[in-house]
Amino acid sequence: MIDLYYWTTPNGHKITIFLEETGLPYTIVPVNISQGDQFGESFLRISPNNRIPAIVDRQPDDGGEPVSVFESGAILLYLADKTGQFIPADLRGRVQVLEWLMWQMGGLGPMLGQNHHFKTYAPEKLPYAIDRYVNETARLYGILNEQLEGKDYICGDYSIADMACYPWVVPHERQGQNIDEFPEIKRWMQAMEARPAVQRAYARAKEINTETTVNEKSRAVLFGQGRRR
Ligand SMILES: N[C@@H](CCC(=O)N[C@@H](CS)C(=O)NCC(=O)O)C(=O)O
Repeated sequence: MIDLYYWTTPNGHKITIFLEETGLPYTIVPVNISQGDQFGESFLRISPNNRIPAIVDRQPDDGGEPVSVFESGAILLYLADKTGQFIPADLRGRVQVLEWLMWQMGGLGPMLGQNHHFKTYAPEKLPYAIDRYVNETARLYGILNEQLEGKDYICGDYSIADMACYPWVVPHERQGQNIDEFPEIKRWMQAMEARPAVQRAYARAKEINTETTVNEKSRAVLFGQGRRR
C-alpha cells in the first residue's frame, strides 16, 4: 500500500497517472498547498522541501520499515523499479527514459513553472520575465516535438518520461503556446488523453479539489516563502 501525499497540480498528476496505470493500491493524503498544509511537521519529515508530491511505501521490497520518497522524478523512478513497469530493463532503453525524465525535472517543469508565475500569477506584469519564460517554453516544446517524431511516445514505448511531461503540457494555452505549431506534441497529447488511467487520474483530482490552487488567499502562502529557519 502506498500513501500518496498529493495536491491537484502537474507534479501531483504525474504520480496518480503512474498509480492508476499500474493498479498499485494507494491512499491519497491531501496536502492542500493553498492553505499551507505543506508546512505541517509530519509532512516535512517526509518532504523536507515543503512540496508535493511525496509517497510512503508501507511494503518496500526489502521487507523493512516503510520508505518515504519526495521529488516527483524520484518517486516515478522508485515506483517503476518497484513494479518493473514503464521503464525498460535494457541499459540503453533505461538511459533514454532517465534522460527525458531528468529533462522534465530540470527543464520543462521549472521553466514552465516560472512561465505560470510571471505570465499568470505575478501581481506585476514584467515583459522581460514573461518573454523569457514564454520563449523558453517554446524552445522546450520544440525539443519535445522533435523527440516525438516517428515515435508513439517520448522514448518509443510508453514510460515514466511521458507521465512526467504530459501534465506540464496540458496548460499549453495559458503558457502562451499554440499547440498547432507542435503537431507531434498534439498527436501525443491525444494518445495520452485517450488512456483510461490518465482519465482516472484527472478524475481523482476533481474529487479532491474543485478550486484553483492559486487564488487571492493562497498567494502569500505560495509566493511569500523565504528561509524557514
Ligand atoms: N521538483 C519538485 C517540485 C514540486 C513542486 O513544485 N510542487 C508544488 C506543486 S506542483 C508544491 O508543492 N508547491 C507548494 C509550495 O510552493 O509551497 C517535484 O517535482 O516534486
